[in-house]
Amino acid sequence: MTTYFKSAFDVPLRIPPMWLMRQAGRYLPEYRNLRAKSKSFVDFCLSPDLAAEATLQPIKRFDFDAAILFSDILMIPYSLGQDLWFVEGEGPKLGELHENLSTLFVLEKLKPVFETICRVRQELPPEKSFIGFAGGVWTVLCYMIASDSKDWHGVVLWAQENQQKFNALQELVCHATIAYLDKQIESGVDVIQIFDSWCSVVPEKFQEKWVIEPTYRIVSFLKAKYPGIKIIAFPKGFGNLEKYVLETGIDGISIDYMQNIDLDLPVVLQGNLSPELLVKGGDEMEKSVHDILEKTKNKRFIFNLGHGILPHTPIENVEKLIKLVRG
Ligand code: 1CP
Repeated sequence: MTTYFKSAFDVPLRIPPMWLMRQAGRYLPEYRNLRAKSKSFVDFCLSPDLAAEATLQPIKRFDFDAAILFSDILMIPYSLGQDLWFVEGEGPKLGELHENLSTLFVLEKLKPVFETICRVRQELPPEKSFIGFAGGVWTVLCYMIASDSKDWHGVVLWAQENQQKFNALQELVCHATIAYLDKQIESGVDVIQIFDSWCSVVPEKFQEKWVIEPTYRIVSFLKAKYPGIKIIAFPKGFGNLEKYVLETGIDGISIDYMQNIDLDLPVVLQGNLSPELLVKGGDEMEKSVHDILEKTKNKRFIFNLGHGILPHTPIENVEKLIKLVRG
């Protein structure tokens, strides 16, 4: 069945379907309650009951057109054997990059995620789409190589100084991501989003090798196996989006809040409201929403933010936003 969400890939719709990046999460009181049931964030992601409930919460509250799997892009390094933990107020930490990382147990370690997908698919109304996701290979490597420093420029240098190691890691993450997304689709998601959040630091001469090539490999594998799947990418800060779209073969592109969404690209556009404006609300938000809707009128478009929703976003502003978009 083609959902309202998926029909936006084919034709411009008068009212664009909408969802919000990071729509399940800390701005929701019901998420904070649920999250308190599990001490560690990794355990939470690997508990199908909790993760399925977190996935469905924003649909129940806001009736968005698509649910996104509750998990994290860093479950890939975890499944490859790198230690992963989250420090309250600081964010993700990854253990040392040791020699024994391997794709051998990826699907086994991520089994609970596939169980979450099966449960959500049973409970989600059939007219809603269900988005699976993974991080872009480059972004996942940033965390794997330097989670602590958060200095992605350091990763750019490291990659050049340790080319062999970098290539091997890239290969590993690319294979794991393909296997992971393949299994997500088999378990019941009907759209995929690839979050490549840190493209802005990649020098132009490495864009092909570090960003385009691994993304193309993921997209071409999935599309050959599942012709009906739709793949959206969020290559934040990539620069030449036309090149990215044409060379990766994606079906949709998520435009960040720094870009002007008045673009002519041969795919569905998604985005690009500033998450800060959603926190602020009021006239400024309203003006920006109208501006985005005006610029995307008569184009294939999915309403979304230009980056993840912020934890201190007032619920009333999300309600107001939905009214503005759906008229
Ligand atoms: O305890 C908690 O609640 C921790 C907060 C949290 C949440 C709710 C983290 C830690 N991850 C998530 C879920 C998550 N992460 C989802 C599913 C929920 C949804 O979208 O509704 C998704 C798609 C992600 C993706 C993700 N994780 C990205 C890419 C998107 C982006 O915002 O750029 C990145 C870079 C991460 C890493 C990560 N995970 C968590 C943190 C704090 C971080 C660092 C980046 C950040 O500060 O957001």
